[in-house]
Amino acid sequence: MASAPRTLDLLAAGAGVAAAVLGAGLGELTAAVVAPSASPFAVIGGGMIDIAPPWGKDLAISLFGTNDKAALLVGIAILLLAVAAAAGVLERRRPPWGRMILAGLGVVGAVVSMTRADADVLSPLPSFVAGAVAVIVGALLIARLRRPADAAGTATAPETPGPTRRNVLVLSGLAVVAGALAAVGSAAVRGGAQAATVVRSALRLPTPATTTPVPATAELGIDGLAPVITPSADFYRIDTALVVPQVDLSSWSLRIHGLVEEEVVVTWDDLVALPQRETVATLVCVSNEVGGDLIGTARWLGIPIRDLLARAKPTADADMVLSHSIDGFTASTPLEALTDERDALLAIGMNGEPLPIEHGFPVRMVVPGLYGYVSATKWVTELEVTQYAVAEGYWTSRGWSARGPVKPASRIDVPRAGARVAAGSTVIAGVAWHNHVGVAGVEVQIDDGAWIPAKLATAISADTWVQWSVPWDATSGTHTIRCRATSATGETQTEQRAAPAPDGATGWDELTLTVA
Ligand SMILES: Nc1nc2c(c(=O)[nH]1)N[C@H]1C(S)=C(S)[C@@H](COP(=O)(O)O)O[C@H]1N2
Ligand SMILES: [Mo]
Repeated sequence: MASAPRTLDLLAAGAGVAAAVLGAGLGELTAAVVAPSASPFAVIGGGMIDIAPPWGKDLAISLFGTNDKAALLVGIAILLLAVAAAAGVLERRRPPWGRMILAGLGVVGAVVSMTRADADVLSPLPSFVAGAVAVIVGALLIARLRRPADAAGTATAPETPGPTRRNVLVLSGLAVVAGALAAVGSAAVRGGAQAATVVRSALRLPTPATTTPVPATAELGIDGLAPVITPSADFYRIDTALVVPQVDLSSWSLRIHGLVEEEVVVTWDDLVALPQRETVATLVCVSNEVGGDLIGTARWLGIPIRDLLARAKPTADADMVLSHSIDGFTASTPLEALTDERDALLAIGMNGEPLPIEHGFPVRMVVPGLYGYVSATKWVTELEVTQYAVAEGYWTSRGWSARGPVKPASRIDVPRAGARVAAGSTVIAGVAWHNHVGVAGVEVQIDDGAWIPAKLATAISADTWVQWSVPWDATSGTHTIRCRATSATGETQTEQRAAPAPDGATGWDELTLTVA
């Protein structure tokens, strides 16, 4: 019985996919065991994030919210599977070109893994394993689908017999299952043996020498209103890391260098031995849209960055500190913001616990008044004292502003847009912020009525957001509600709409709802 070429192509495509799945699974397993940050998937995804155009981050966030990483990984998986299927077909028709493509993918992964900031000698190994397994398995499976040819290139044998085809199908299925099992195994290895997780859970934080009190009247306790202190589990997360960096506490250090009189290196033990300060600060992402939720407020424990910089003695020509994270991310912070009176911290604690791994364990920066991308470096390992004229941060080189002071803003949390509100007495409430400046007032406008001053909760400090509320006697019909904040300096939040890029969104938050 003759096999239609199309059937053979399908089998070859399936075998290519199976070889790639087995290779990827074993590559992930290798990474989990020997080089956690060099997962072939994360390496390729990370490379794509780094070379993405400036609007890429904005687009990803607006398309996928903060699930952009998961979406990226799924996209990469689909793309790789499509390439593997094509390689399978090619391998049957024009050997060894299919094999070459699979090998090429492995080589690309290995090369990119060596360019990552936290690369070491083992980094290329997982991609190498993935490529080698895919090439060998793919070649073995697909060879069975080819008719042996004589020296002249003329097919001599009959078409691939049915039992052989079934064999290839079964073997391909087994390879897929084995690859999936290896991937599951790699997740288990990562979860079980994550050194940082284990070390973190055993840590006891030092008690703070000084704290910022949180007055009970800072919390209005209104249902649906963001709590004044954001629980760590609900705190937004934004970073370029596909795999959260696992920092080894015993080998962690922070090096302060560049335009300094004296280079300073501090270890974890040095850090915890210093008098700790606990402050409350609101952190907001420059990508936060008007009304968005890329913002949170936490109690941060740490030591003032100014004290460490004082030891290093920046030279007079320095005007910026480029903080580096272990995975290569950088942020450019004005030197002045790290040396003036504000609570710029090298933070080790968040809401009374060691920093969660995804929020920067063991040490991150928190600088009141500045968007996260120019100040809040997580997994920080280096403070390079430099100048804006000679260096720039990760997002600045991708088109975002070099400096990122937070703009005044306010958000309506209650009622929710589209909520069903019953006529009668109810409440409108939200949060307002102008980090390190402070909020003097919030006003609310219902339909085109007069602006109504809101009642403000007690502000914890100028560094935090403040809750606000306005009683409302809701009448039936459709209503539009908007709000605006006025800063402690008298600046009123502008109505002018601006997109997040390049230095933060502006405009009034507004919602329309129907009162029954
Ligand atoms: N290492 C590292 N630190 C980083 C980032 C990053 O991509 N990598 N992103 C920054 C940005 S853009 C923001 S808004 C804050 C977010 O901090 P969070 O994830 O703890 O909320 O982290 C900052 N620190
Ligand atoms: Mo951000």
